[in-house]
Amino acid sequence: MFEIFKKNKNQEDVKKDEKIEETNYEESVEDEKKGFFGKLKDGLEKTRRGITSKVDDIIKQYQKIDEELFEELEEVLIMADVGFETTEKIIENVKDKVRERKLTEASDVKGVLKEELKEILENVDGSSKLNIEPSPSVILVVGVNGVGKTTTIGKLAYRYRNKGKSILIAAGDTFRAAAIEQLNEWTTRANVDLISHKEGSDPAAVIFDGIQAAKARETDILICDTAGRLHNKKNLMNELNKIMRIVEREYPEATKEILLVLDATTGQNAVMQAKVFKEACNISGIALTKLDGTAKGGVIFAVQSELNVPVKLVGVGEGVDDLQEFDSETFIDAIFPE
Ligand SMILES: Nc1nc2c(ncn2[C@@H]2O[C@H](COP(=O)(O)OP(=O)(O)OP(=O)(O)O)[C@@H](O)[C@H]2O)c(=O)[nH]1
Ligand SMILES: [Mg+2]
Repeated sequence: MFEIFKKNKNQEDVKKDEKIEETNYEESVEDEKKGFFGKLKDGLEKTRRGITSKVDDIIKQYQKIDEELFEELEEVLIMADVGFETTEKIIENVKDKVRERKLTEASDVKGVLKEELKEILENVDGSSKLNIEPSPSVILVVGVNGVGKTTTIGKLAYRYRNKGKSILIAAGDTFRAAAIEQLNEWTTRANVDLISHKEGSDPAAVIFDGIQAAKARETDILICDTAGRLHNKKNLMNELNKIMRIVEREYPEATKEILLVLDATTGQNAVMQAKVFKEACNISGIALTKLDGTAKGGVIFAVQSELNVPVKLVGVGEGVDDLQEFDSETFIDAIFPE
């Protein structure tokens, strides 16, 4: 009897312990989420001040919704780098909703605006997840100079390496020796291998070697850096085309991601860059970097609305953990906290 009782009791204890562990686990996931959200929220502080705080101020000045209120909201969005075209679209849709719902109080507008901005971020063809499944996969990282390509590659390598993926990096930016050296530092930090040639060599040849090595080692993810600075735009695009042809020919079985890196601090210029790259290559995702400390974060709405390419990653700092997977709901909540 006693034995059975004891056993039962033990089982109960086990269950209790399991419950405690479960709670701890949930708490730690919750903590991680908070840390993740906190970092995003901190990073977006200036953008938030540029949009939400100004919207709040305007709404306070009006009691009833009228045309002037919309004009002021429009100005706020344009100032926050949302872009003219996208701002017009947003304001039109907000007006429609206000009419449909017969809203009259100025304070109701904020919720509708938040809804509309969220819709812009969601209304994009394609998933916001990186195309890396099934393996093998190859991520080609493109963008003009200085936007954060190499840093993003380092952060990605570190993240996926920690998730147990095997990673190989190809130093396709052969334009200057410092680029290879910089990548080398990141790969040391992330503890992954680097395939590189010497400065000035053919980038397509580096990518070719990267692919052969990835195949031989059965690497999960091959990440390729590319140069952002070439003598002119035509050269840059020709080189990217050549690299893409090599990838198509040598690695047809690989899942492909062509990731365009854009620097949020450049505002509307980032939209222009995206348009040029979209014409030259089949961009499948965008990494928007340097959102921390810029008030120009509103550019994300222009990028999503005018390019129709999903933002997949956001950079909120220079550290290895400062790259986040993009999630529209979290992003909007970070700009429009309750
Ligand atoms: N604050 C901040 N800085 C960033 C972020 N991403 C990159 N940077 C910084 O931006 C600078 C340029 O980054 P790189 O990764 O070298 O840019 P790149 O596109 O590889 O540049 P090139 O190789 O010259 O074409 C570095 O000082 C990075 O630390 C970010 O999300 N936040
Ligand atoms: Mg670089």
